Amino acid sequence: AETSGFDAKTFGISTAISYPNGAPHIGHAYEVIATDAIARFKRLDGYDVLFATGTDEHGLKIQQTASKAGISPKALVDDMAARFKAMAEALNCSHDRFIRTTEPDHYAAAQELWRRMEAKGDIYLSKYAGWYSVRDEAYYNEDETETAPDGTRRARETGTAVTWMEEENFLFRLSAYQDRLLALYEAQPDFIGPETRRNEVASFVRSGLKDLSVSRTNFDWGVPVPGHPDHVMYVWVDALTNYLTVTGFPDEADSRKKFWPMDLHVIGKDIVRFHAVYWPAFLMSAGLPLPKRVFGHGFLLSKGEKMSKSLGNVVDPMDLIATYGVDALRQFVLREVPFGGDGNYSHEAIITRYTADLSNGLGNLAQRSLSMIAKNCGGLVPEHGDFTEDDRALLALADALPGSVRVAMDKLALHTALADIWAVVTASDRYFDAQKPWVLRKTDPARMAASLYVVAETLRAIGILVQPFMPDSGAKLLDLLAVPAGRRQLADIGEGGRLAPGTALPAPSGLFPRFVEPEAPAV
Ligand code: ME8
Repeated sequence: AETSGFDAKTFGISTAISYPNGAPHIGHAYEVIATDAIARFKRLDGYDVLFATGTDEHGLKIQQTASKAGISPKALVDDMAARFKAMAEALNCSHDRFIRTTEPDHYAAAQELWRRMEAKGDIYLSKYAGWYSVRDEAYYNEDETETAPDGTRRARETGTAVTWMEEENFLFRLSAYQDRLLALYEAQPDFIGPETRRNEVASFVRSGLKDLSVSRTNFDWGVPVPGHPDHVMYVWVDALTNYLTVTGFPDEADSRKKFWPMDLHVIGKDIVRFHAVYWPAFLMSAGLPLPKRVFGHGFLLSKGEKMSKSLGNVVDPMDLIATYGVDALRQFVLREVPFGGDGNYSHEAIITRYTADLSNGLGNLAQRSLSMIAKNCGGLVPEHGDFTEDDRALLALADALPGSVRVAMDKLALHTALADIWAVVTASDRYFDAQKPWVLRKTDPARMAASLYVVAETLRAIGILVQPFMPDSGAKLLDLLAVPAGRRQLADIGEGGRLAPGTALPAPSGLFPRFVEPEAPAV
């Protein structure tokens, strides 16, 4: 079968690329964690995955931040990009590429996309005037702005300051794509998720699209426009192209080409318009296939408040990792927040979840079953004999997990996937309590062994399935069960991969120690 030319199914996935005009915050961490869990799940399910994340390093905002700090834009982004990269690594992110838009292959991709849009006749030189938000790197229509109580002009949706800008620059004929975009949303209801975002985008497009200003001449920190070195590309044209760059565009012979179109762009709800309106329009213009899906996750709020420097509630994700551990943080954000909605974090909420789900939940189940096996079964996977109805019922629940988790993951309901897995942790706990192996030890040692086998086998399925969410803990649990490295795929759950009685297990050790309050909480 290996030589039949069968290609693994491919899956291309990306996060947004972050602005490195400041240090990474918990919102950036959240996006990386969620996207990594999806990428890891797809690999677990046998897909050949390309997962990209990175930094969006050009534009007026970066240039202004650097000049305020008295350093060059390049010095600023080099410093900050290293911090974003270090955060991704500390979060155990399994990206295949950390792309920086200042890299040479990205310049080549962005300029080629531009040339194709120009060749199509969609780019023309004209005067442009409008309200520009440097924070959002976006122009707003008059009716999308308002005058704040302090007399300044602001973007209604994001509350950021806007200034009137007039420039001669290149415009992209976005207005020509209105009908094709609406047809796309109609034909591919999955293109934008969640559904509320889709409705917002469709009504924005239906209300009429103006041509988009796509170059700048009032600063130079950007990708030069081909043939017009006095213009740099609008940062969003450059930034969105990163998704093509990571697939080797425009090199037709590049081995990563098979990952375009990507299957999923994971982004925050504030930048859905850029990904679901501008991006497909650019691609249609350039004659390139469109990504299959764009998903706008919600925002993480600190006890209901948006984080801001003035409120003093900006948390460094590195501190969270140091305080709670990377897996506890990953499990918290993915289990606590329905993916697509907003969520809250606080020290209490993180500890409550850690204690209930991890220390008292999965950790305790593993500890009490594996230590009984160590003491009473010679540290070997127990013999089980014939299964009872109760045994079979629990095994059936574990065996059914890949199916239900796959359904949840396809819907990007990451919280539901975790809830499904934890329902089996709970069922297994109940089974253990009902079987009372500590009593059977004296009365019926064979039944004791069988019940411990069933719990261990259930833990194997759980261990395999938690790997995308908590990579280190999943691996540790599977190590404790002596599951070989090559038998940890989704397809190994069930009959085919059952633990073999008599296999030696390592000495059990705790997965999730009880949390000890630090002197100063991290949030
Ligand atoms: O928007 N909670 O960069 P960015 C959850 N460079 N997610 C959040 C968040 C929060 N509190 N705050 C921000 C940009 N995000 C552009 C993207 S893509 C071609 C260019 C998310 O650093 C935000 O929605 O402002 C976005 O998806 C990502 O973090 C980076 O935000």
